[in-house]
Amino acid sequence: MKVLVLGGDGFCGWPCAVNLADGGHDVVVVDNLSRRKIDIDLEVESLTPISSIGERLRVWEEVGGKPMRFINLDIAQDYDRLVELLRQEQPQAVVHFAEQRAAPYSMKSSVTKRYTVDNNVNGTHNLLCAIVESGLDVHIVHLGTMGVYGYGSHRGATIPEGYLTVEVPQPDGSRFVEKILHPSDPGSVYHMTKTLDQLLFHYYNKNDGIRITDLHQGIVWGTNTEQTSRDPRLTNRFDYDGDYGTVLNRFLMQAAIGYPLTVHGTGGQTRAFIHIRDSVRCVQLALEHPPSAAEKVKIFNQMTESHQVGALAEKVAALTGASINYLPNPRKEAIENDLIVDNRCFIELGLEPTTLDNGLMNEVVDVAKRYADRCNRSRIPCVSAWTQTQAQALNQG
Ligand code: NAD
Ligand code: USQ
Repeated sequence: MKVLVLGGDGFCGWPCAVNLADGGHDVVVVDNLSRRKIDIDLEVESLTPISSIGERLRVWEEVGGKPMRFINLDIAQDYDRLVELLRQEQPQAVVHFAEQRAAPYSMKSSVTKRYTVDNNVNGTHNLLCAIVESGLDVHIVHLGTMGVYGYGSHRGATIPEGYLTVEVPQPDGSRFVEKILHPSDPGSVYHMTKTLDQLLFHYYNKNDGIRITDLHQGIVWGTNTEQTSRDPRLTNRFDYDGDYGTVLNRFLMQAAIGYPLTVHGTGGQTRAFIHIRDSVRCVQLALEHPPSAAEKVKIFNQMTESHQVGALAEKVAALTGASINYLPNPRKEAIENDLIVDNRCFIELGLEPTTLDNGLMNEVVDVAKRYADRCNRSRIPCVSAWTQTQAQALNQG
């Protein structure tokens, strides 16, 4: 299958691209390298040294991987080139990772809020519009987020895979049964863009019959996959800073360098998690099982387990001897929430979940120890506040 991987230089996109090439697919990586530029602006670098995209592709071929090509293209800004690319390449599928993905970065300032909305919503809409204009039948696999459902208001109910079945009372007293998109309740400007993406998908699927799979992914942890471990120059990125580092990788890295684990508030927040190896496998499964032409947008919950942040910190502390620091929470989020998620779609397609085990957590700690001298400790604290009041509290603390 010919596949365009939009955002294929990123943390999820790069291991996904090499996995698809390894499976014999014809892969074209498309990226505007904005993530690397944001690192320069934030004066921080991936904990793991990452090669340029050119070097990554050369080394991939050197180790016997099926060659991939790279196109430097901004999907949010360069619509005409996107249409041209689709017409030239005629892909059967596009995997869409190409968005600004950090909630704290999206809440940093008016500039980053507006950039996140412009980049993410425009990019997704350009892709949909370009597919219609190209006249091609392309399956889109989009990386969405578990955060579209919101946290804190489910009151023990299981979160379904995208849709709720509701009964609508009719004037004649009968009841009409309908499947509707689960209500959205985003917790950051970034998460809000993913809820807007959902509506764009719903509309273009209804109006133009575009085939779409939206993967509502949990927090990804881990670093390398079998393919990215084949040569050090294929190593995946590892974000640890207060804007882009995600919670479990941050805790493991903090433990590795002797930095007290940064729990926000009481640590009562429950979130969904998935290991990078399973994330890559899920994208492959979604590509291999496209929806039919008449089908609604297919929505999968791409997560394997849920954990409370405080309990995770305790687990990492028990494994490594690290200490825990309970900090004022820079985010506006529920102090505590439950999270029960239906993830049957991927299990039925054959996913065998990689769950949190000490071996895999130790692997991340080892990677972090190896590159500990590259860590800039001043970039660890989360300084992006959700509201002015929280910003003042952070400044006073
Ligand atoms: P990332 O920032 O590492 O990768 C995104 C890539 O997209 C980057 O290489 C960036 O340069 C590129 N990009 C951004 N805007 C672009 C544009 N306009 N045109 C072309 N390229 C562009 O992020 P990631 O962690 O790999 O996440 C990928 C996707 O998966 C995101 O959409 C994110 O919302 C979703 N996701 C990530 C996680 C996670 O824990 N990392 C969890 C759930 C969902
Ligand atoms: N947290 C801490 N300490 C930290 C960092 C985070 O306690 O040092 C807490 C946060 O307050 C939050 C939780 O951990 O309650 C998760 O934070 P996170 O930064 O790991 O994850 P989040 O901001 O939700 O975003 C990440 C990815 C995003 C993806 C999302 C999936 O960056 O792209 O969409 O996970 S989900 O969380 O399921 O919505």
